[in-house]
Amino acid sequence: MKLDKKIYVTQPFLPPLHEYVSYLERIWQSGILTHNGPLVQELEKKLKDILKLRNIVITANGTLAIQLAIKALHLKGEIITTPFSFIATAAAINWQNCKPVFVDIDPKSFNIDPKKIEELITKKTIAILGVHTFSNPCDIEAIRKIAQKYNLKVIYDAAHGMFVNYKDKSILEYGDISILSFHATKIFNTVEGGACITESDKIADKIKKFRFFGFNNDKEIVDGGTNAKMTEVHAAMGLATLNYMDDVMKSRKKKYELYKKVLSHTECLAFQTINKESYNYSYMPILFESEEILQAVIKKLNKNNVFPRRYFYPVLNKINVISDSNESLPVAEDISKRILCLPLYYTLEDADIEFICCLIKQVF
Ligand code: T4K
Repeated sequence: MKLDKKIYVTQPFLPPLHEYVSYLERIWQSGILTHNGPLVQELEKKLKDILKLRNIVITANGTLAIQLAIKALHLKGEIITTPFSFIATAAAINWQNCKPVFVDIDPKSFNIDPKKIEELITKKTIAILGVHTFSNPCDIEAIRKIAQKYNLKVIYDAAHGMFVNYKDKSILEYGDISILSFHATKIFNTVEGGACITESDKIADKIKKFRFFGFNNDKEIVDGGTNAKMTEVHAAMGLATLNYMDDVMKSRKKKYELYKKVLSHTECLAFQTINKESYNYSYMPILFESEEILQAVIKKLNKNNVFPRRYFYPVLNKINVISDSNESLPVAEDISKRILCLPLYYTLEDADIEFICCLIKQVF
């Protein structure tokens, strides 16, 4: 039986409309629409308190947050990063005139494999940029050791990592700078949005200037900058959404576990290895035994109005506008061909999950 509704890989969480409108009323009263207005400042303060961060600088999106992070650390040269990510990770490196050098990933965590980093380090290497893939923390200790040994900076693309704790503190506190995305498809959304997180007050101050054309508080241009500001309308969405996050997180975890329970005895299928204490259940990745099976599953689901996504395919090292290297990264290339992210979002019903699992099982 085909569903009469369409089920996409995700659906943004929307707060009650009247709560969003109450924030909009404040914008109508103040007349301030952008330029680090009161709602952006309020959202920054709330996130700083909730996540227990020293500094968080909100930006227009996660891609610009990566670019600002690279600029704030004055990086010029090669940045070792993952081939298994969204295009934005590598594109941001290129936009800052640095070169992404791709290192293969670990087949269980889907994050960069620290054992393979050292062999890629050259005189031009300046940083490591890890992605906490689907919110699964990178091997932070191993990466820190390598960075210290070779005097490299560390940036974490934590676009998926909102609300994840690692060893008693926010995952965002690790590395020189971490970045977040608050895109509509993310667990916490401001429609479009992102942030840079750093323990260094000096770096945070720099990023604040960079996001606002290089102006200081007196509107003097003191540095090269860009426009990476979040607007008040976007911050309003974040503020209205924030109150619901506990409920959203609990509900997603339950749905993830339901998928896992129903699918766990299915042959030809595997899951990302996760640590339940350090995961936010923002994605539902599953790994099939072969690309043929994956294609058959997609076909079956699409026919039944279900639209999962191939996050992340293809690998970034095979995208010619990103990389001209012919190097092969066997683990990432293999996983990228076999991985599928199933629908997972707050309003997804248990019956929908049962239905999706049933369709998948029919393929085997
Ligand atoms: N680093 C990493 C590791 C990332 O994954 C991302 C972004 C970034 C950096 C950059 O952050 P941002 O600059 O985007 O803040 C989506 C998102 O556009 C992207 O933010 C995200 N990662 C990536 C993993 O996924 P698409 O092209 O798959 O999204 P789209 O628009 O097809 O949406 C997927 C489904 O969600 C749709 O089929 C329907 C539903 N949807 C989507 C939108 C936008 C809605 O129901 N409502 C909506 O408004 O890239």
